[in-house]
Amino acid sequence: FGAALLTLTAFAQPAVAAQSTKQLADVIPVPVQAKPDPRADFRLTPATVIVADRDARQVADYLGGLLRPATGYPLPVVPFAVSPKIELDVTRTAQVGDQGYRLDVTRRGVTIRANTTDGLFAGVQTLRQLLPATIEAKTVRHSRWVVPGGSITDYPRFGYRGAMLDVARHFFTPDQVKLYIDQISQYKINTLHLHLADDQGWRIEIKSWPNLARYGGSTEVGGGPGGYYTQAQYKDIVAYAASRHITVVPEVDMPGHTNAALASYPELNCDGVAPPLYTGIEVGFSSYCVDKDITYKFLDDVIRELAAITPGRYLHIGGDEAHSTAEADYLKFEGKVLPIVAKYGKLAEGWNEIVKANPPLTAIPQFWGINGQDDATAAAAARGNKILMSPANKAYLDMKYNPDSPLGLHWAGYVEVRDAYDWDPATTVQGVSEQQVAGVEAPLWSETLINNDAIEFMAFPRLPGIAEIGWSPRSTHDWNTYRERLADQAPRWVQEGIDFYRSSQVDWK
Ligand code: TNX
Repeated sequence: FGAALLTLTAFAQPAVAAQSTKQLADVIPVPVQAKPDPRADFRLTPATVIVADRDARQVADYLGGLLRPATGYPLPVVPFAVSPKIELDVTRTAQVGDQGYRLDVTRRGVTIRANTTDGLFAGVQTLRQLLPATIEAKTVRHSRWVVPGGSITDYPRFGYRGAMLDVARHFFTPDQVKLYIDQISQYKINTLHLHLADDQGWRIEIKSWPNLARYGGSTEVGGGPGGYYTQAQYKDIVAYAASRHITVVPEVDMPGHTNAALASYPELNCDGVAPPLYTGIEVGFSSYCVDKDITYKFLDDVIRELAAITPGRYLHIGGDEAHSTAEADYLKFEGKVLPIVAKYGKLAEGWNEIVKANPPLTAIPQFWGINGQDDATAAAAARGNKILMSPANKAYLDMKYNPDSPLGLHWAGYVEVRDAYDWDPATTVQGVSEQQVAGVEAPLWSETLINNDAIEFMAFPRLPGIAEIGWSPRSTHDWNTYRERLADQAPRWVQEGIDFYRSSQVDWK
């Protein structure tokens, strides 16, 4: 009988009006406000067009590129049209700020409005998730492409929502980085921090110091061939990220985590002797020579060249785990480097140790501790620095999920899917409140990661949780509803070829 009923229902379906099985708020990150209207579902057909004026054209082309493979519909982008249409509009839109959007679904079409193209792009990511998971297929599928009716008003809790990829411990090619950019942009991540230099490798061409990349980039953890980005390749990654409305923040770590540079140029060492390249995973053994003038000539060149190829406002200058730099030297060093960043028109970002050096109030310290008490970071917040939250025991995507995880480290503990979701940036560090938080970032260190499967396994499903913490209002935070929305993402990841970790904490679809 059950089977017969099922058949009947399936058979009856084409006769009823288009009805979505998705709920309007069934999206990650969950929207600020969703008002469903079950009589207003919209069905995409071969006649649907995408309407966009000049301002919205880039986002419209991107949307067309997302929807055409699985639907097989032409979905032309046109300047104006009658329904059925998906209309994208950069226009004054109340309530949603410079990153939010308003999305309206009626039987005649979908309209996304925003004050900026960033906001439109965010709205497009919502629309994408409102369609069936098969929309992610790369070849034509026969499906009913229905969007649930109603209206969404949505904007982020924090302006800065980042992901970090460590391309120093293991090198990832531009195509591998672009794939990650596509994956994270679905969850409204708007910043990609690239960790470009560490003990094991220097990954960015610096024309005035060519040995950095050529020699310093020639290996990686485990002794593989490493690699580096030419400046042209780096600019191409930056442009690709921009097309996904993501800003790249490049990091060259200093004064520690610098063996690759020290190995490339003997004169950067206090004793004038270059150490060998390093392929292990220890930290804290290297330091630039704080008392040599050439150190600052070198860093001036590096920062000048990096600033010139980076359109974003921030350069990350590391500053973590400088265990081989005396405290007084550390302060002296940062006192000389922070002004170089400013000289080339950039604002500094640094790991939270940098607060010891009293950086300018425009600098963003990135908290990576595992303890809610950090008086130095709280003092920086009190002075006026906005803090970026990456608590290692919550936001570190390179931590193992549990003792059986085949990849990852566990110095900050095991981080299961629920752990990565169950925290609040406004209470992470005692004395750092909501208004003092710039946002959140999920770092992915690559000591144990060698390819995209490994990246995906660590980032999914934890990254969407951190993205939701960064975007959605605190009042929506709820593990039970989140885990159901997360379960719904699985069929999408299957279509996209994302090799995710099927945590037993979630009843996967
Ligand atoms: C600590 S987090 C580091 C990195 C390692 C990471 C591994 C931070 C600022 N420094 O050098 O890769 O742990 O989890």
